[in-house]
Amino acid sequence: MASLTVRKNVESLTPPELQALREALLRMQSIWDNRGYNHFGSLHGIPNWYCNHHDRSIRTRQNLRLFLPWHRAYLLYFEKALRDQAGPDPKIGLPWWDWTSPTSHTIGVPTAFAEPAIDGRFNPLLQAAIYAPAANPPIWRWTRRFPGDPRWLPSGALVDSLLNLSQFRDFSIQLEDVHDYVHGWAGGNNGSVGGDMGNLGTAAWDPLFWSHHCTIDRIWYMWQLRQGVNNISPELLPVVLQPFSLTVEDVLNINALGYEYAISKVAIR
Ligand SMILES: [Cu+2]
Repeated sequence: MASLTVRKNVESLTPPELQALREALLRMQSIWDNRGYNHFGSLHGIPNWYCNHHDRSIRTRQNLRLFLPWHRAYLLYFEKALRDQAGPDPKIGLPWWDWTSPTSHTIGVPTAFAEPAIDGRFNPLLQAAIYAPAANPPIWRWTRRFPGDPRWLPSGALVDSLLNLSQFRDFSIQLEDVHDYVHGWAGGNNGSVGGDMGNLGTAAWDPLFWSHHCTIDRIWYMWQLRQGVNNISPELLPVVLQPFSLTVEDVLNINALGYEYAISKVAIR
């Protein structure tokens, strides 16, 4: 069996790992077909609206709590596309942004995502171009981000309290609320213009989206370790997570999907 892709805390990436991640992202951002960054951005909200939030997707009338499984599949396909653009060494996985960490509570958005340029070159973790000609009105611009006060990011104690919830439904609802809050915090506004992270339609174009959702996925994984990998309503299991071919059942075990989370900073108990 091929070795597992390790998803690391962005704060613990080595300079070569960060460099490999940036190079792969740069390549992805310059590809405009379905291997590219813009394609993935356009699946979540504008203009395709596949995402599931608060038991709803614009594409279906069913009310299903698919927020966590759908985003797990989404990240998986994005990560595969990212790795396709990366060299073999070092192996990269999506990094996760621990917004509960002391560093995050001091500086907010991780430095890797906030620096405008690295050695004079564009930082693909800072921004991405949104190209959505099918949107009404059409969009063609850079993503924007106006993060809030770092002290207002959620605490580790809050995440711990979520891990103690024994019912998937309660856990999913409460984690999604925390997730919404961080989206709004990261997007913010400059008075007249709102940031993309706070806008469902364009959030997935902000490179920070992927690391925010990686943390959400990791919290679900930690919850599964504590409350049961298969702890989910049985009627959800056969549901296909469109546009991906995976079902909910397929995404329950992250190791079977080919990745794992590096244990660093936050212990898995
Ligand atoms: Cu989100």
